[in-house]
Amino acid sequence: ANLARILMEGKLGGTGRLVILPVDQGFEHGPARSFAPNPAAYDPHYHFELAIEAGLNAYAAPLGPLEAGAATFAGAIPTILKVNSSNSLASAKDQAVTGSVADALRLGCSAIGFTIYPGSEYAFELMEELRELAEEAKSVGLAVVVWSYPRGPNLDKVGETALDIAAYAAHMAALLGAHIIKVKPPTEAISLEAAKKTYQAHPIEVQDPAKRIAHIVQACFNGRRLVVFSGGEAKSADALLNEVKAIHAGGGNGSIVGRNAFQRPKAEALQLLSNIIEIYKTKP
Ligand code: FBP
Repeated sequence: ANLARILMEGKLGGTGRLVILPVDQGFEHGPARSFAPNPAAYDPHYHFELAIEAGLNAYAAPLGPLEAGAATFAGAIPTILKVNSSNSLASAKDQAVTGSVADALRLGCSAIGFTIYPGSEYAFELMEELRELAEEAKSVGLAVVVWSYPRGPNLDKVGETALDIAAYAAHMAALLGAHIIKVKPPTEAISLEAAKKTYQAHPIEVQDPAKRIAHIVQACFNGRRLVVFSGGEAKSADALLNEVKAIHAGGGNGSIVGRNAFQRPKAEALQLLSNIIEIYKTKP
């Protein structure tokens, strides 16, 4: 029912497509780097309002911002409590558990959100933490959203988004029982030597961004799990909309767009989110 709440909400309600606003960048990157481009975004109420006015499916954030908006926005939009967080002052590719299933229930959330870093020295611990929290969340009817971001000593910047690695990370999130899997849009590189051999034996199209998305969807149980793609650093509207068109054409379930939304002035962000929604409304 909680997953349905997310899927039935907003302008894409009932289409099986999703657009979510994630605002944990203050934690992950710091306040000024996140909010100085649009100072209104220092206020957590701003993000509730942005997500509601844009007709999005859900708003995802750590504990503090959800508590700060709880009284004013109760029931106004499905929320996802991000229950672990990293920060840029630390060098470890790790996340601390910063919220609980009890917090999510108290705040009326529809889901918990959890980041794993496949490839990191801490990946196994993160997966074990996720196992425990996901079991508890599911036992009380909450959905589980997994941010699966490969990084660690064996991965350079190319490797972090290379198609084979992104598909591997997405698949592990599905194996861990995620209902919604969040990855970065994959790039055309195939990064691992073993994967290169496999992909030569079983060729897939890597040049076409939509075909890359289709491969990620395949890795998420052939579309039996929902997969959404993050927006990344702020970029031009055209660049973001082209990514969204590829996600849509490749059968992805939607977008989870933070900086590209809240770092723009509100009117501009609402227009961009409306354009994204229109793309997802059309038949692929
Ligand atoms: P953006 O659309 O701003 O990229 O948000 C997606 C997101 O996953 C955030 O939830 C998170 O804070 C950020 O990206 C993490 O990015 P990275 O780990 O690459 O710094």
